[in-house]
Amino acid sequence: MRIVVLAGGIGGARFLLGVRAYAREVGAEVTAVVNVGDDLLLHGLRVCPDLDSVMYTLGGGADPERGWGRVDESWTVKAELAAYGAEPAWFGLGDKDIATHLVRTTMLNAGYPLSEVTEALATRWQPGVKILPATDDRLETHAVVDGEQGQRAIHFQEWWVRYRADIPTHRFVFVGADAAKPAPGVLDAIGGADVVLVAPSNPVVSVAPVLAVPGLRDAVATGPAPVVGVSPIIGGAPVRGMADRCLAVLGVECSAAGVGRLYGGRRDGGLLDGWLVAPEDAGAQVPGVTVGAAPLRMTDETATAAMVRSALELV
Ligand code: GDP
Ligand code: FO1
Ligand code: CA
Repeated sequence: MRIVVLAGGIGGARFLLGVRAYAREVGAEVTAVVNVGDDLLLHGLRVCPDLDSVMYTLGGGADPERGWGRVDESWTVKAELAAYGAEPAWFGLGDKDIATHLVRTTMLNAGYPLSEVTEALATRWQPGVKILPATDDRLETHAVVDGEQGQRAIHFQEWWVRYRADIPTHRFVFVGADAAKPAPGVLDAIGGADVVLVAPSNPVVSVAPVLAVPGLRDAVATGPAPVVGVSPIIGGAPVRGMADRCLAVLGVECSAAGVGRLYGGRRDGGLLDGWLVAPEDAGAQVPGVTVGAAPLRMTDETATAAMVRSALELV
């Protein structure tokens, strides 16, 4: 059995722990197609937050509280940069994490595509899952916000970290998406999958930029594999993060049903065959989609693997 998972950072990474546990039980192969819209160039280094959250989490090196970066991290470089007054002061890289960005940037500068660099980094972490960036090309999420002279676009990280998603926002733009190509292996994985799972990731700024890569949404929506999504919203609120603010920008209700309808049923040109919601959202209806309910709190690998089983039972 071959399972493809569309994933962002923390929610995607924790879900993948459960997918991997399930896959080990049944002897399945897992490919994660991961968002790169959060990526940024900082102090000359290429930082890939969602790819790193997935790689560190599956490799046992993630910080469990923060959900991003390395466990037992130190912040000497951050403090030294601050002493120089280096900008941006609102975004900090940990010392251990910086090693990842150094290796990645060196390889990228030498001409290797991000997908090959990701594979090389993963040889250390042995994630047990094939981790693919959605694209090797530049695709950056920007938020269009109110500026002093009309609207301006700021990088997703500035919107998310500096402004905590709490400024008047008109829309999101996936800069570069039009010209991006799916990374090598992405379309083959989707075309050869027995099931595609949409992780309980942020639908607006994690899953949407993955689907914005030309050809990728079509491959999932018109491909042979059934598609099942898992709701990141429980009882009308995100489990963590600011998906509520992201959904508000789109005018979409922050609910399991709202996100399910945003993805839509395949019958109506959408994405989903199945949509798994939490027991408290059991009444949710998404036209053309089989909705199921199961506990959706990813408290540990066993609970998350049970979630994956419930998702697969929908199709
Ligand atoms: P990010 O890229 O690091 O922001 O992470 P993702 O986009 O992959 O995931 C963020 C989403 O994960 C948030 O909207 C959360 O609501 C969701 N999430 C986090 N923990 C859980 C959980 O235990 N269960 C469910 N269903 N969703 C979760
Ligand atoms: N999030 C923060 O809130 N503050 C930070 O300084 C910060 C640094 C950072 C460095 C590397 C990395 O991989 C992630 C980092 N994050 C930080 C998390 C990141 O901004 C977001 O949570 C994700 O991009 C949203 O998916
Ligand atoms: Ca993300």
